[in-house]
Amino acid sequence: MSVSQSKEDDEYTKNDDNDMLTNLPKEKGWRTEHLYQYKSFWLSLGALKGVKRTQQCFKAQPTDILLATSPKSGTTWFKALIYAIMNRDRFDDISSHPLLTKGPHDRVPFLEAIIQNEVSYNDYRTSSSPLFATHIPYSLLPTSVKSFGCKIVYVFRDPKDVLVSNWNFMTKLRSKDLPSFPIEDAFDLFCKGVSHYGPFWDHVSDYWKASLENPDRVLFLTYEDMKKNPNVCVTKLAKFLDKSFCDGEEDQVQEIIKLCSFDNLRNLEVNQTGVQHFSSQFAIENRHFFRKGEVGDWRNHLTVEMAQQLDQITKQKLGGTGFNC
Ligand code: PAP
Repeated sequence: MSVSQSKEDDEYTKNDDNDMLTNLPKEKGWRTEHLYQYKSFWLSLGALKGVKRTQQCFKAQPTDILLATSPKSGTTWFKALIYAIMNRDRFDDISSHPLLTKGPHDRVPFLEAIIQNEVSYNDYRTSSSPLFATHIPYSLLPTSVKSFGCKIVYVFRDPKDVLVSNWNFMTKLRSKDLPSFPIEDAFDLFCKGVSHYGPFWDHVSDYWKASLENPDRVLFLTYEDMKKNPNVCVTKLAKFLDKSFCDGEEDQVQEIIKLCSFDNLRNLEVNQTGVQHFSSQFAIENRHFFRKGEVGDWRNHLTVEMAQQLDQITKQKLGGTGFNC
């Protein structure tokens, strides 16, 4: 199955969501024909609908846990890690772990996607799992998330790798009806802030500030640290989630790291052949969420000048916030 962007656009514009778009600034899209600017963030039509519905319908519970990311920052990986940590008492036999038969996106749904289907959302809500993922920027989250003190895990990834990962992903899913999308175009848009849920740096800085203001409620981690030091990061993550590992449970930490590793997850049947239906108009094959899973793949796609420009923007935009990742 592949995604038909024209179909996605047609479905939305056919409906009365048309009103929503009037007067919104628009720019060239990555996967879709356009991205729309809603309250300073750039969203596809589908995402815009998801954000609005989340704001209207999501009633957070104090026990909810949200994994928040800018797209391509490690969502799939951290979904698996958080799911495995939160359920470690229930599934101590790794050989029959639920992540072996359903992918991370099945086990931890995107809030803005699942909330669009009332039945699926209510089913999930009544199950014991309080885990959601979201790409929604901090300032656009429903107020109940903040007022009820849900825990938020935010994952940052080097924007150079985020750009490259996004570009690879979007070009695979981009409608054949749209013109080709060279990486130079993606780079220009990304630098201007025009990427899905971008500007990337505003997405990061809002969660970063929230993590400084409320360290018990917002944990800020990085893809690179998890790669370099998985023991330390998984232990920290588990502690934040009130699922601390005790002395003598080091093997469990290792098992979770191995279970959620790129090589292990990517090679599972479900992640090779399964499909995620994010909405009735939008589906993605699981295999597209597993490409290289490396730090520094940007070197194979960006020029030195492009990399320097991105580093410069990161310094400018995040430097003053005490951010030092
Ligand atoms: P999403 O935000 O659209 O859900 P997300 O999972 O954040 O996507 O991004 C996919 C990236 O994470 C891919 O990076 P790459 O393009 O640079 O390779 C993918 O390979 C990587 N990834 C997926 N699973 C893992 C994992 N278990 N460990 C490390 N990286 C992973």
